[in-house]
Amino acid sequence: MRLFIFAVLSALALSGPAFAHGTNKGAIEIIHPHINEPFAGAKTAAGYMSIANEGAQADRLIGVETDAAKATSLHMTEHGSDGVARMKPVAALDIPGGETVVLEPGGLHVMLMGLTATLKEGDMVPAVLIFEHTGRIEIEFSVDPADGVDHSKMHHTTPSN
Ligand SMILES: [Cu+2]
Repeated sequence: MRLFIFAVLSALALSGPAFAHGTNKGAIEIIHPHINEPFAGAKTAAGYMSIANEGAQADRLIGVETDAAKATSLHMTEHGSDGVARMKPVAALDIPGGETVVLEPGGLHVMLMGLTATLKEGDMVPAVLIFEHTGRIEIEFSVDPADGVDHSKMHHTTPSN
């Protein structure tokens, strides 16, 4: 019983908007898709999640749709020899069979460009992930506490920057 209580308390400590949630379709599981609350007035935000492929067949994430932004793109953050982190677009994201691909700060992320609404901690942001084989998977990004990073001020190698 004590162990059970400890587990519940641990879950509570992690709960609120950051509480893990996820979606399954076919062999693909989307774990805790989230956006850290952007700065007030920010035009961009980054979405993170883990994508697990429990099947044998490889799949690819080829697009993301959401009404919360005018456009989305998959980005990879790279650290140059000058120590500056830059992001470059990735056309598609391979999800090998039996593997989990993690989108996290400092690495892969979904870039939401031209936010159409103010995203506040606790909001749920509907989106659709489009996979080559599994097709469309409806998810909701939870808006988690701000992480202190103004993503819109990061360097992008996209033409608009
Ligand atoms: Cu980016």
